Amino acid sequence: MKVKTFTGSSLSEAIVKAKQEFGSNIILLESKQIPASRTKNGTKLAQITVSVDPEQPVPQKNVEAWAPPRLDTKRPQVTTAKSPTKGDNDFNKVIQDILAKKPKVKDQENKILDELASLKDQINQLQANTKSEPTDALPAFYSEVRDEMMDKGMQQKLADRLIRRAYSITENGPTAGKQEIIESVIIELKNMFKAYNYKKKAPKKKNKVVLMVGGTGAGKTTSAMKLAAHQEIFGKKEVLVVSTDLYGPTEALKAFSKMNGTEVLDKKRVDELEKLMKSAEQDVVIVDTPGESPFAPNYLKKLEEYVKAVKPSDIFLVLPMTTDLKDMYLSAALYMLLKPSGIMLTKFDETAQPGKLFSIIDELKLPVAGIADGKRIFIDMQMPNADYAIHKLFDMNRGA
Ligand SMILES: Nc1nc2c(ncn2[C@@H]2O[C@H](COP(=O)(O)OP(=O)(O)OP(=O)(O)O)[C@@H](O)[C@H]2O)c(=O)[nH]1
Ligand SMILES: [Mg+2]
Repeated sequence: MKVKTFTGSSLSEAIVKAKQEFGSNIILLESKQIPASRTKNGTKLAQITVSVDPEQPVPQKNVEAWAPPRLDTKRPQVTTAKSPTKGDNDFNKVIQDILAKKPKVKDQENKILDELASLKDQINQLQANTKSEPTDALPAFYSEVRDEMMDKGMQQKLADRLIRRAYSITENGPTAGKQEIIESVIIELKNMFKAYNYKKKAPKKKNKVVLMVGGTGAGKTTSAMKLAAHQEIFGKKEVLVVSTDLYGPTEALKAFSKMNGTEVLDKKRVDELEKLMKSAEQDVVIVDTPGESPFAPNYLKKLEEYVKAVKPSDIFLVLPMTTDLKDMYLSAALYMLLKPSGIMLTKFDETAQPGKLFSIIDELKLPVAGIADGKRIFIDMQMPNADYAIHKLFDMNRGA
Protein backbone atom coordinates (compact mmCIF):
# COMPACT_ATOMS: atom_id res chain seq x y z
CA MET A 1 0.00 0.00 0.00
CA LYS A 2 1.28 3.53 -0.93
CA VAL A 3 0.64 6.62 1.16
CA LYS A 4 1.01 10.07 -0.44
CA THR A 5 0.20 13.67 0.38
CA PHE A 6 -1.41 16.14 -2.07
CA THR A 7 -2.14 19.84 -1.74
CA GLY A 8 -4.52 22.17 -3.58
CA SER A 9 -6.23 25.51 -3.19
CA SER A 10 -9.29 23.58 -1.97
CA LEU A 11 -10.02 20.11 -0.63
CA SER A 12 -11.69 19.09 -3.88
CA GLU A 13 -8.67 20.27 -5.93
CA ALA A 14 -6.36 18.16 -3.77
CA ILE A 15 -8.68 15.15 -4.20
CA VAL A 16 -8.79 15.67 -7.97
CA LYS A 17 -4.96 15.63 -8.04
CA ALA A 18 -4.88 12.42 -6.03
CA LYS A 19 -7.45 10.83 -8.33
CA GLN A 20 -5.53 11.95 -11.42
CA GLU A 21 -2.48 10.13 -10.15
CA PHE A 22 -4.05 7.04 -8.63
CA GLY A 23 -7.57 6.83 -10.09
CA SER A 24 -10.67 6.65 -7.92
CA ASN A 25 -9.30 3.75 -5.88
CA ILE A 26 -7.97 6.00 -3.11
CA ILE A 27 -8.64 5.98 0.61
CA LEU A 28 -8.62 9.38 2.32
CA LEU A 29 -6.58 9.08 5.51
CA GLU A 30 -6.37 12.69 6.61
CA SER A 31 -7.31 16.21 5.46
CA LYS A 32 -6.21 19.54 6.91
CA GLN A 33 -5.94 23.25 6.10
CA ILE A 34 -2.48 24.86 5.92
CA PRO A 35 -2.74 28.56 6.89
CA ALA A 36 -1.44 31.23 4.47
CA SER A 37 1.34 32.15 6.91
CA ARG A 38 2.87 28.70 6.45
CA THR A 39 2.78 28.40 2.65
CA LYS A 40 5.40 29.57 0.16
CA ASN A 41 3.03 31.61 -2.01
CA GLY A 42 1.15 33.14 0.95
CA THR A 43 -2.26 31.59 0.16
CA LYS A 44 -4.05 29.06 2.30
CA LEU A 45 -3.91 25.44 1.10
CA ALA A 46 -5.82 22.21 1.65
CA GLN A 47 -3.68 19.12 2.26
CA ILE A 48 -4.83 15.50 2.07
CA THR A 49 -3.08 12.23 2.76
CA VAL A 50 -4.35 9.23 0.80
CA SER A 51 -3.47 5.60 0.61
CA VAL A 52 -3.76 3.49 -2.50
CA ASP A 53 -3.14 -0.04 -3.60
CA PRO A 54 -0.42 0.13 -6.27
CA GLU A 55 -1.87 -2.80 -8.21
CA GLN A 56 -4.22 -1.83 -11.02
CA PRO A 57 -7.57 -3.63 -11.31
CA VAL A 58 -7.80 -6.11 -14.19
CA PRO A 59 -10.40 -5.08 -16.83
CA GLN A 60 -13.76 -6.79 -16.36
CA LYS A 61 -13.85 -8.28 -19.87
CA ASN A 62 -11.36 -10.94 -18.70
CA VAL A 63 -13.89 -12.23 -16.20
CA GLU A 64 -15.38 -15.57 -17.02
CA ALA A 65 -19.15 -15.75 -17.05
CA TRP A 66 -20.60 -17.50 -14.05
CA ALA A 67 -23.35 -20.01 -14.64
CA PRO A 68 -26.05 -19.65 -12.00
CA PRO A 69 -27.37 -22.89 -10.47
CA ARG A 70 -30.62 -24.19 -11.91
CA LEU A 71 -33.65 -23.37 -9.86
CA ASP A 72 -35.77 -26.22 -8.66
CA THR A 73 -39.34 -24.99 -8.92
CA LYS A 74 -40.95 -28.35 -8.12
CA ARG A 75 -43.23 -28.28 -5.12
CA PRO A 76 -42.18 -30.73 -2.38
CA GLN A 77 -44.58 -33.32 -0.97
CA VAL A 78 -46.49 -32.47 2.19
CA THR A 79 -45.73 -35.48 4.36
CA THR A 80 -42.25 -36.56 3.31
CA ALA A 81 -40.24 -33.48 4.27
CA LYS A 82 -38.00 -34.71 7.09
CA SER A 83 -35.00 -32.54 6.39
CA PRO A 84 -34.29 -29.64 4.04
CA THR A 85 -35.05 -30.76 0.49
CA LYS A 86 -32.83 -30.07 -2.50
CA GLY A 87 -34.84 -27.11 -3.74
CA ASP A 88 -34.88 -25.49 -0.29
CA ASN A 89 -31.21 -24.66 -0.44
CA ASP A 90 -30.91 -22.59 -3.59
CA PHE A 91 -29.34 -19.66 -1.79
CA ASN A 92 -26.93 -21.91 0.05
CA LYS A 93 -25.93 -23.54 -3.23
CA VAL A 94 -25.23 -20.14 -4.69
CA ILE A 95 -23.02 -19.27 -1.71
CA GLN A 96 -21.21 -22.61 -2.02
CA ASP A 97 -20.71 -22.00 -5.73
CA ILE A 98 -19.27 -18.56 -5.08
CA LEU A 99 -16.98 -19.90 -2.38
CA ALA A 100 -15.87 -22.82 -4.52
CA LYS A 101 -15.13 -20.56 -7.46
CA LYS A 102 -13.49 -17.82 -5.43
CA PRO A 103 -10.79 -16.67 -7.82
CA LYS A 104 -7.31 -16.08 -6.48
CA VAL A 105 -6.51 -13.30 -8.93
CA LYS A 106 -7.09 -9.60 -8.71
CA ASP A 107 -10.31 -9.53 -10.71
CA GLN A 108 -12.10 -11.30 -7.91
CA GLU A 109 -14.21 -8.30 -7.01
CA ASN A 110 -15.56 -7.69 -10.52
CA LYS A 111 -16.38 -11.34 -10.77
CA ILE A 112 -18.20 -11.29 -7.45
CA LEU A 113 -20.23 -8.25 -8.45
CA ASP A 114 -21.28 -10.12 -11.60
CA GLU A 115 -22.21 -13.08 -9.48
CA LEU A 116 -24.21 -10.91 -7.12
CA ALA A 117 -26.14 -9.52 -10.08
CA SER A 118 -26.98 -13.10 -11.10
CA LEU A 119 -27.89 -13.92 -7.51
CA LYS A 120 -30.23 -10.93 -7.40
CA ASP A 121 -32.00 -12.22 -10.52
CA GLN A 122 -32.30 -15.65 -8.98
CA ILE A 123 -33.76 -14.32 -5.75
CA ASN A 124 -36.30 -12.35 -7.80
CA GLN A 125 -37.10 -15.48 -9.75
CA LEU A 126 -37.37 -17.55 -6.57
CA GLN A 127 -39.78 -15.06 -5.07
CA ALA A 128 -41.88 -14.96 -8.22
CA ASN A 129 -42.03 -18.77 -8.27
CA THR A 130 -42.95 -18.96 -4.60
CA LYS A 131 -45.73 -16.42 -4.99
CA SER A 132 -47.31 -18.13 -7.95
CA GLU A 133 -47.30 -21.60 -6.33
CA PRO A 134 -50.68 -22.77 -5.07
CA THR A 135 -50.66 -23.39 -1.31
CA ASP A 136 -50.87 -26.95 0.02
CA ALA A 137 -54.26 -28.12 1.10
CA LEU A 138 -53.43 -28.11 4.81
CA PRO A 139 -55.86 -28.33 7.70
CA ALA A 140 -56.92 -24.82 8.72
CA PHE A 141 -54.80 -24.55 11.89
CA TYR A 142 -51.63 -25.49 10.01
CA SER A 143 -52.27 -22.80 7.40
CA GLU A 144 -53.01 -20.33 10.17
CA VAL A 145 -49.67 -20.98 11.93
CA ARG A 146 -47.79 -20.82 8.64
CA ASP A 147 -49.46 -17.51 7.74
CA GLU A 148 -48.62 -16.09 11.17
CA MET A 149 -44.95 -16.95 10.68
CA MET A 150 -44.97 -15.36 7.23
CA ASP A 151 -46.67 -12.25 8.61
CA LYS A 152 -43.74 -12.05 10.99
CA GLY A 153 -41.23 -11.96 8.16
CA MET A 154 -40.36 -15.63 7.64
CA GLN A 155 -39.88 -16.54 4.00
CA GLN A 156 -42.57 -18.78 2.58
CA LYS A 157 -40.28 -21.66 1.67
CA LEU A 158 -39.10 -22.02 5.28
CA ALA A 159 -42.60 -21.55 6.73
CA ASP A 160 -43.88 -24.25 4.34
CA ARG A 161 -41.06 -26.61 5.27
CA LEU A 162 -41.65 -26.14 9.01
CA ILE A 163 -45.37 -26.69 8.66
CA ARG A 164 -44.94 -29.84 6.58
CA ARG A 165 -42.51 -31.13 9.17
CA ALA A 166 -44.92 -30.23 11.99
CA TYR A 167 -47.67 -32.06 10.13
CA SER A 168 -45.56 -35.19 10.04
CA ILE A 169 -44.52 -35.10 13.71
CA THR A 170 -47.59 -33.86 15.61
CA GLU A 171 -49.33 -36.69 17.40
CA ASN A 172 -52.78 -35.68 16.21
CA GLY A 173 -51.79 -35.04 12.57
CA PRO A 174 -54.69 -33.44 10.69
CA THR A 175 -56.73 -32.89 13.86
CA ALA A 176 -53.92 -31.21 15.84
CA GLY A 177 -54.85 -27.98 17.60
CA LYS A 178 -53.00 -24.72 17.03
CA GLN A 179 -50.96 -24.97 20.25
CA GLU A 180 -49.76 -28.47 19.38
CA ILE A 181 -48.71 -27.30 15.92
CA ILE A 182 -46.83 -24.31 17.33
CA GLU A 183 -45.02 -26.57 19.79
CA SER A 184 -43.87 -28.86 16.97
CA VAL A 185 -42.67 -25.88 14.96
CA ILE A 186 -40.80 -24.58 18.02
CA ILE A 187 -38.89 -27.88 18.28
CA GLU A 188 -37.75 -27.43 14.68
CA LEU A 189 -36.82 -23.78 15.22
CA LYS A 190 -34.71 -24.71 18.25
CA ASN A 191 -32.92 -27.36 16.20
CA MET A 192 -32.14 -24.82 13.49
CA PHE A 193 -30.78 -22.19 15.86
CA LYS A 194 -27.09 -22.52 16.72
CA ALA A 195 -25.61 -20.21 19.34
CA TYR A 196 -22.00 -19.07 18.96
CA ASN A 197 -19.86 -20.63 21.68
CA TYR A 198 -17.94 -17.91 23.51
CA LYS A 199 -16.15 -20.46 25.68
CA LYS A 200 -14.34 -21.96 22.68
CA LYS A 201 -10.63 -21.06 22.77
CA ALA A 202 -8.93 -19.68 19.67
CA PRO A 203 -6.43 -22.35 18.58
CA LYS A 204 -2.75 -21.33 18.74
CA LYS A 205 -3.61 -17.70 19.41
CA LYS A 206 -2.43 -15.74 22.36
CA ASN A 207 -5.63 -13.70 22.38
CA LYS A 208 -9.06 -13.76 20.83
CA VAL A 209 -9.33 -11.37 17.91
CA VAL A 210 -12.78 -10.49 16.60
CA LEU A 211 -13.29 -8.55 13.38
CA MET A 212 -16.65 -6.80 13.00
CA VAL A 213 -17.95 -6.47 9.44
CA GLY A 214 -21.24 -5.32 7.99
CA GLY A 215 -22.95 -2.58 5.99
CA THR A 216 -23.12 1.11 6.88
CA GLY A 217 -24.90 1.79 10.16
CA ALA A 218 -25.54 -1.92 10.76
CA GLY A 219 -24.52 -1.52 14.40
CA LYS A 220 -20.89 -2.74 14.26
CA THR A 221 -19.43 -0.16 16.66
CA THR A 222 -22.37 -0.42 19.06
CA SER A 223 -22.13 -4.22 18.99
CA ALA A 224 -18.36 -4.09 19.58
CA MET A 225 -19.04 -2.09 22.76
CA LYS A 226 -21.85 -4.43 23.78
CA LEU A 227 -19.57 -7.45 23.36
CA ALA A 228 -16.87 -5.74 25.44
CA ALA A 229 -19.39 -4.85 28.17
CA HIS A 230 -21.53 -7.99 28.43
CA GLN A 231 -20.65 -9.99 31.53
CA GLU A 232 -21.26 -13.37 29.86
CA ILE A 233 -19.31 -12.40 26.75
CA PHE A 234 -16.10 -10.35 27.20
CA GLY A 235 -17.18 -8.17 30.15
CA LYS A 236 -14.88 -9.98 32.59
CA LYS A 237 -11.87 -9.91 30.27
CA GLU A 238 -9.35 -7.27 29.34
CA VAL A 239 -10.59 -5.92 26.02
CA LEU A 240 -9.07 -3.60 23.43
CA VAL A 241 -11.38 -2.07 20.84
CA VAL A 242 -9.61 -0.88 17.69
CA SER A 243 -11.41 1.70 15.62
CA THR A 244 -10.41 1.75 11.95
CA ASP A 245 -13.00 4.37 11.03
CA LEU A 246 -11.54 7.07 8.78
CA TYR A 247 -13.15 9.71 10.99
CA GLY A 248 -11.69 8.22 14.17
CA PRO A 249 -13.52 6.63 17.11
CA THR A 250 -17.11 7.88 17.52
CA GLU A 251 -18.06 10.02 20.52
CA ALA A 252 -20.10 7.06 21.79
CA LEU A 253 -17.02 4.82 21.66
CA LYS A 254 -14.88 7.41 23.47
CA ALA A 255 -17.53 7.83 26.17
CA PHE A 256 -17.80 4.05 26.54
CA SER A 257 -14.03 3.77 26.89
CA LYS A 258 -14.06 6.26 29.78
CA MET A 259 -17.07 4.69 31.45
CA ASN A 260 -16.07 1.04 31.14
CA GLY A 261 -12.29 1.43 31.26
CA THR A 262 -12.01 -0.39 27.93
CA GLU A 263 -8.97 0.71 25.95
CA VAL A 264 -9.85 2.15 22.54
CA LEU A 265 -7.19 2.73 19.89
CA ASP A 266 -7.48 4.49 16.58
CA LYS A 267 -5.71 2.75 13.68
CA LYS A 268 -6.69 3.97 10.25
CA ARG A 269 -3.88 2.47 8.21
CA VAL A 270 -3.67 -1.24 7.57
CA ASP A 271 0.10 -1.32 8.19
CA GLU A 272 -0.39 0.38 11.59
CA LEU A 273 -3.10 -2.11 12.39
CA GLU A 274 -0.89 -5.04 11.47
CA LYS A 275 1.85 -3.76 13.77
CA LEU A 276 -0.58 -3.25 16.63
CA MET A 277 -1.99 -6.77 16.30
CA LYS A 278 1.49 -8.23 16.79
CA SER A 279 1.98 -6.41 20.07
CA ALA A 280 -1.55 -6.37 21.56
CA GLU A 281 -1.53 -8.15 24.92
CA GLN A 282 -5.22 -7.90 25.87
CA ASP A 283 -7.30 -11.09 26.25
CA VAL A 284 -9.66 -9.92 23.52
CA VAL A 285 -9.11 -7.49 20.65
CA ILE A 286 -12.22 -6.32 18.79
CA VAL A 287 -11.46 -4.64 15.48
CA ASP A 288 -14.29 -2.48 14.21
CA THR A 289 -14.29 -1.90 10.44
CA PRO A 290 -15.72 1.25 8.85
CA GLY A 291 -19.13 0.88 7.29
CA GLU A 292 -19.57 0.94 3.57
CA SER A 293 -22.07 -0.41 1.10
CA PRO A 294 -21.22 -4.06 0.51
CA PHE A 295 -21.66 -3.35 -3.20
CA ALA A 296 -19.18 -0.44 -3.29
CA PRO A 297 -16.26 -1.02 -5.67
CA ASN A 298 -13.22 -2.50 -3.96
CA TYR A 299 -14.99 -2.94 -0.62
CA LEU A 300 -14.29 -6.66 -0.48
CA LYS A 301 -10.67 -6.05 -1.27
CA LYS A 302 -10.45 -3.53 1.58
CA LEU A 303 -12.01 -6.03 3.95
CA GLU A 304 -9.59 -8.69 2.83
CA GLU A 305 -6.74 -6.33 3.68
CA TYR A 306 -8.15 -6.02 7.19
CA VAL A 307 -8.43 -9.80 7.45
CA LYS A 308 -4.81 -10.22 6.36
CA ALA A 309 -3.57 -7.58 8.80
CA VAL A 310 -5.71 -8.63 11.77
CA LYS A 311 -5.70 -12.42 11.29
CA PRO A 312 -8.91 -12.65 13.28
CA SER A 313 -9.87 -15.74 15.22
CA ASP A 314 -13.49 -14.77 14.50
CA ILE A 315 -15.33 -12.60 12.03
CA PHE A 316 -18.78 -11.43 13.12
CA LEU A 317 -21.15 -10.33 10.41
CA VAL A 318 -23.46 -7.63 11.75
CA LEU A 319 -26.89 -7.65 10.12
CA PRO A 320 -29.63 -5.21 11.10
CA MET A 321 -33.07 -6.81 11.37
CA THR A 322 -34.57 -3.69 9.82
CA THR A 323 -33.11 -4.62 6.43
CA ASP A 324 -35.31 -6.22 3.82
CA LEU A 325 -34.67 -9.98 3.70
CA LYS A 326 -33.67 -9.91 0.05
CA ASP A 327 -31.07 -7.19 0.70
CA MET A 328 -29.83 -9.17 3.72
CA TYR A 329 -29.25 -12.22 1.50
CA LEU A 330 -27.48 -10.19 -1.14
CA SER A 331 -25.08 -8.44 1.20
CA ALA A 332 -24.55 -11.62 3.22
CA ALA A 333 -23.53 -13.41 0.01
CA LEU A 334 -20.61 -11.03 -0.31
CA TYR A 335 -19.59 -11.20 3.34
CA MET A 336 -19.72 -15.01 3.21
CA LEU A 337 -16.56 -14.84 1.13
CA LEU A 338 -14.72 -13.75 4.27
CA LYS A 339 -15.96 -16.94 5.98
CA PRO A 340 -17.55 -15.28 9.03
CA SER A 341 -17.86 -17.39 12.16
CA GLY A 342 -21.02 -15.82 13.54
CA ILE A 343 -23.78 -13.30 12.93
CA MET A 344 -24.83 -10.47 15.21
CA LEU A 345 -28.44 -9.51 14.61
CA THR A 346 -29.07 -5.89 15.58
CA LYS A 347 -32.09 -3.57 15.80
CA PHE A 348 -34.39 -6.39 16.86
CA ASP A 349 -36.36 -3.75 18.75
CA GLU A 350 -37.11 -1.97 15.49
CA THR A 351 -38.59 -4.83 13.52
CA ALA A 352 -42.08 -6.27 13.42
CA GLN A 353 -40.63 -9.15 11.39
CA PRO A 354 -38.65 -11.31 13.84
CA GLY A 355 -39.23 -14.36 11.60
CA LYS A 356 -36.53 -13.02 9.26
CA LEU A 357 -33.98 -14.27 11.80
CA PHE A 358 -34.89 -17.89 11.08
CA SER A 359 -34.86 -17.42 7.30
CA ILE A 360 -31.42 -15.83 7.45
CA ILE A 361 -29.91 -18.53 9.69
CA ASP A 362 -31.54 -21.20 7.58
CA GLU A 363 -29.73 -19.83 4.52
CA LEU A 364 -26.38 -18.84 6.03
CA LYS A 365 -26.04 -21.80 8.42
CA LEU A 366 -24.02 -19.63 10.80
CA PRO A 367 -24.22 -19.53 14.59
CA VAL A 368 -25.79 -16.45 16.16
CA ALA A 369 -23.26 -14.48 18.21
CA GLY A 370 -25.72 -12.03 19.73
CA ILE A 371 -29.07 -10.34 19.43
CA ALA A 372 -29.12 -6.58 19.97
CA ASP A 373 -32.39 -4.91 20.73
CA GLY A 374 -31.74 -1.26 21.50
CA LYS A 375 -29.17 1.49 21.72
CA ARG A 376 -28.21 1.04 25.40
CA ILE A 377 -24.78 -0.58 25.51
CA PHE A 378 -25.02 -2.20 28.93
CA ILE A 379 -28.60 -3.41 28.60
CA ASP A 380 -29.76 -4.08 25.07
CA MET A 381 -27.76 -7.19 24.22
CA GLN A 382 -29.17 -10.71 24.45
CA MET A 383 -27.06 -13.81 24.64
CA PRO A 384 -27.85 -15.82 21.53
CA ASN A 385 -30.84 -18.00 22.27
CA ALA A 386 -33.68 -19.31 20.17
CA ASP A 387 -36.33 -18.65 22.86
CA TYR A 388 -35.98 -14.91 22.54
CA ALA A 389 -36.79 -14.94 18.81
CA ILE A 390 -39.43 -17.67 19.19
CA HIS A 391 -41.23 -15.61 21.81
CA LYS A 392 -41.26 -12.65 19.44
CA LEU A 393 -42.43 -14.85 16.58
CA PHE A 394 -45.44 -16.35 18.34
CA ASP A 395 -46.25 -14.67 21.64
CA MET A 396 -46.96 -11.25 20.22
CA ASN A 397 -49.59 -12.66 17.91
CA ARG A 398 -51.12 -14.73 20.65
CA GLY A 399 -51.19 -11.73 23.00
CA ALA A 400 -49.33 -13.65 25.69
N1 LIG B 1 -32.66 0.66 18.00
C1 LIG B 1 -31.43 0.18 17.89
N2 LIG B 1 -30.44 0.98 17.44
C2 LIG B 1 -29.21 0.45 17.33
C3 LIG B 1 -28.91 -0.90 17.63
N3 LIG B 1 -27.59 -1.12 17.39
C4 LIG B 1 -27.09 0.06 16.95
N4 LIG B 1 -28.06 1.01 16.93
C5 LIG B 1 -27.95 2.40 16.50
O1 LIG B 1 -27.71 2.43 15.11
C6 LIG B 1 -26.87 3.53 14.78
C7 LIG B 1 -25.64 3.03 14.03
O2 LIG B 1 -24.91 2.20 14.92
P1 LIG B 1 -23.33 2.03 14.81
O3 LIG B 1 -22.92 1.07 15.85
O4 LIG B 1 -22.66 3.34 14.75
O5 LIG B 1 -23.28 1.35 13.39
P2 LIG B 1 -21.96 1.02 12.55
O6 LIG B 1 -22.24 -0.24 11.80
O7 LIG B 1 -20.77 1.05 13.40
O8 LIG B 1 -21.97 2.27 11.56
P3 LIG B 1 -20.80 2.70 10.54
O9 LIG B 1 -19.50 2.48 11.23
O10 LIG B 1 -21.10 4.12 10.25
O11 LIG B 1 -21.00 1.82 9.36
C8 LIG B 1 -26.53 4.23 16.10
O12 LIG B 1 -27.42 5.29 16.28
C9 LIG B 1 -26.78 3.14 17.14
O13 LIG B 1 -27.14 3.67 18.41
C10 LIG B 1 -29.98 -1.73 18.09
O14 LIG B 1 -29.83 -2.92 18.36
N5 LIG B 1 -31.21 -1.14 18.19
MG1 LIG C 1 -18.98 2.16 13.16
